[in-house]
Amino acid sequence: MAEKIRNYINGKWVDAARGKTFESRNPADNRDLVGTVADSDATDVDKAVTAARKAFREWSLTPAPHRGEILYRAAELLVKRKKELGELVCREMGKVMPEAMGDVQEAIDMTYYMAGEGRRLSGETVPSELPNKDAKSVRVPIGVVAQITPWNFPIAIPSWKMTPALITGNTVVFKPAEETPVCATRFVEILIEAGLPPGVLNMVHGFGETAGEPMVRHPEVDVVSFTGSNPVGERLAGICGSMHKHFTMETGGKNPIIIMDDANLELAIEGAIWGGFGTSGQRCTAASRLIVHEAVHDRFVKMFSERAALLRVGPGSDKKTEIGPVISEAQYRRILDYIEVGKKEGAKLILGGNALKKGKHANGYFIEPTIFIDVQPKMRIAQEEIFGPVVAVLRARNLREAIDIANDVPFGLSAAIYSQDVNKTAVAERDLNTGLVYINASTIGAEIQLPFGGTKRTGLGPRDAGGRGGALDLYTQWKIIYRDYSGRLQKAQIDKE
Ligand code: UN1
Repeated sequence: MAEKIRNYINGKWVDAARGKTFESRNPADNRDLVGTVADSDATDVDKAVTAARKAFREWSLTPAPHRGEILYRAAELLVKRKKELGELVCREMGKVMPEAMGDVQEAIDMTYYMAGEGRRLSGETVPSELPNKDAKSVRVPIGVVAQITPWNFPIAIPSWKMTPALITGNTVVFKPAEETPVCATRFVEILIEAGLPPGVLNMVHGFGETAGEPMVRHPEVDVVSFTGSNPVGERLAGICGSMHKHFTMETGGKNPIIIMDDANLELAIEGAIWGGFGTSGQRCTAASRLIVHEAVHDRFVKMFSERAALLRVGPGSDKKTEIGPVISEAQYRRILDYIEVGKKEGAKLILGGNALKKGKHANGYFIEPTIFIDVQPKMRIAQEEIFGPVVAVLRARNLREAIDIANDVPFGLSAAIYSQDVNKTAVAERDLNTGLVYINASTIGAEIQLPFGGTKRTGLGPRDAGGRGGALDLYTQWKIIYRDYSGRLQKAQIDKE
């Protein structure tokens, strides 16, 4: 049954002003219509931003622990409805059920974590250099926040962005990915049920050009947080720079796993399978490059391709499936195009490379797990983010060369090394130029209590998720307060006695 999905503006569910809709379909079976969705434009965006602006003062003055109580209730609702939400993630986004449940769990973790921040949000109190004077820093909210989220973590990433913005007292205008609007709506419904007042959180469905960009350009939006493709992110960064808006983006990776000659190969293969083909390779953190020491290269490739050949591709709702569909026809074509590029560049295709179109695959976007070997570092399939089940294997003569190859890409999100030698892993830990580094673990699986993001063209601005340097830094600014209770004029730096 298809749901009718509306915008949520100023506490009310409303159709798009121009009355248009678009469809959200199941990527495993495109006959299955999941939702008919409001197709919004600048008029809807303006209403949502106006509502958020109006609600800002009262919300920002609500004690943070009270805001936290709403988030605790939301987390509890998420726990209660985890299975139902997981099934929806599986149906609308295509993930296999265990991963879909993991997506919801990440939102549960994040919501509890940020609820707890309601009683922390600490600043500093430091001594003043003058008598009868004190000095402290406090975090204050910035205002109206626009959030644009991707489809690959349709519950988790909205939670990364929304819960820190809300706990710190900002109001939100949210445009979820057009591929997963029903998941986003369910998450918003839960936050509303938990008690968010009208206007504090507004959701506008639609496409980047017609709804996302007007949101970013709206003069009443103070902060923009974007996760998605790199060209879009960099364009939005330009707009935000010229309008003096706070901005953060996270836009992808080309994440390597280095496999050294002393690695536990069984473990490395499990990590490479999980990182390369989990979520059908549709994670920013996906292990799309394997850089293998020449001494174990051939043995590794044999074991890895034999294991990958056994992966079962199918609808995520089928318990036996290990690899679900890719999200859409556009992505499907893009990934198949990249496979052609790899062949033309001279890489050797040793597994997969084809779309699956028969039987249970007939109505969805299924691609075989694909492995290229003899990939050269400068080939496009070794440099560009494919976002599909395609893994490039490269060869290295030693650790130094492996790290150089790992770093020689425009992105810097995640990297991993498998080795039993503590000195080698320590060098890798120091020299890999990425936001996340894993030792003897795959490139995916970041936890929410530390910041998530990367270096170089992966990201800009404060990072998503928790911890120092995480999302609280995006949604607050520091106010420094000096209070002089001496009753006389005191001059900092000048009154020395
Ligand atoms: C993403 O791919 O955009 O570390 C997010 C991971 C997940 C988050 C991925 N926790 O793979």
